[in-house]
Amino acid sequence: MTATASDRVLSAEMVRAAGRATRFGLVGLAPAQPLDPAPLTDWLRAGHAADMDWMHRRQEERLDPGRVLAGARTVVALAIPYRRPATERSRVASYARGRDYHYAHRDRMRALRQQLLLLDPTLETYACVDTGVAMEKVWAERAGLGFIGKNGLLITPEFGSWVTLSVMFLDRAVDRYDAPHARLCGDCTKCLGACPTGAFAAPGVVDARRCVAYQSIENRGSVPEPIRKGFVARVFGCDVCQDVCPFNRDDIPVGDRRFEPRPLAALTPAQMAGLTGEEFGRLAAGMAVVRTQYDGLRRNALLSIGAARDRSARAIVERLVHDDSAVVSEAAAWALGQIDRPRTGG
Ligand code: B12
Ligand code: SF4
Ligand code: SF4
Repeated sequence: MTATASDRVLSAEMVRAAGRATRFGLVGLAPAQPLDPAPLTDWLRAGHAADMDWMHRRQEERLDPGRVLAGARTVVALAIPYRRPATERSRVASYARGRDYHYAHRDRMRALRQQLLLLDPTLETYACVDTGVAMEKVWAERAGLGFIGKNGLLITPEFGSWVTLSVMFLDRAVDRYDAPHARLCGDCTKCLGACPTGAFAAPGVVDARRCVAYQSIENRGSVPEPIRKGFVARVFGCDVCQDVCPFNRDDIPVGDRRFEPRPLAALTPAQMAGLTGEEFGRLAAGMAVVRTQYDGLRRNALLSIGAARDRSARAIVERLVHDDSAVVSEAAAWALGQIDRPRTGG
């Protein structure tokens, strides 16, 4: 039998060194074997994906790297740390306060691919971050970067869960793979009890319909009433199940400068609700906040005002009751009702 290019084996140490040289905080290597379909199919069947229809598409590819990249042999799991100081106050989740992390991963993966092509010019790769077809946390755990906690997130020894992830499939084996990381939650259940909206269907299993992150980022329509209380101190995303986690220690280094808050992240809910479309476009450019769009951010800000019953924001709330956007005017009417609701218990 003649050896083909994909029979060539890369040095794990050199792939790892290329990952570090291209500024990934963590790099791990796992064999590209098909994944057990049950956790994904059970999650989808239970309706936990809410209306993220894209999670239902391309399931076979999501579960088998070989379906995305012919001859896939290795998964390179990559992480970029982004911890923000505990003293930083913002209504935007930590990962989204600065430059959109997707750009950081894409830029660095492009550079990594170039470095790997120097090792083997005929190498084929498939790179993916977030909405691409890869189960990033599962690969990161298999590649030894950390473990999936009961909060459903990848927790690393170095940076806690304050990392974003991406993966690159290679059609080459490496000479040594990393061992999967053991799960270390033990008896702890802090995150499960702390979730403001009871979004954990089971340990490690998030029902997006009840998750403030889903409702504030992905849902374009009206937010169900029972979830609105979860917007009290949040406008975009939610960090509660990470803030309470003992693995997110205070001495974890703060992420690099590109994740420092931009002016939008420092605004109050009332200021966010009052933005013009032009201001939103300018302030949100290059941030992950763009995903929720102009009306989504204003809707979220109004829900935050309503959940906090913030009377000082009454003027902007009254104005937005008459907004052209149905989703905004409905949220404003609800917020007004909350502000005016008689207070009980003195
Ligand atoms: C869909 C999605 C969401 C959905 C659903 C969340 C979820 N947990 O699935 C919503 C919109 C709610 C969401 C929210 C957030 N997300 Co999100 N999301 C994704 C996405 C696109 C797919 C995840 C997925 O496949 N879900 C489907 C289910 C079946 O998969 P799973 O949760 O991975 O389940 C596996 C394990 O949990 C495990 N498992 C199953 N049962 C059990 C039981 C136990 C006890 C354990 C330990 C494990 C376990 O097996 C399952 C499958 O094999 C990934 C990017 C990607 N491509 O992977 C980002 C991703 C997971 N999100 C991310 C982030 C940052 C967030 C938020 C923190 C954002 C925020 N601050 O608001 C929140 C956190 C919410 C939470 N606690 O999970 C990061 C997580 C980084 C990390 N350290 O893990 C990712 C990896 C994006 C990225 N590229 O960095 N997200
Ligand atoms: S992100 Fe917030 S709402 Fe979603 S599971 Fe975690 S604590 Fe609950
Ligand atoms: S808070 Fe506790 S149970 Fe939840 S992820 Fe962290 S260690 Fe695990």
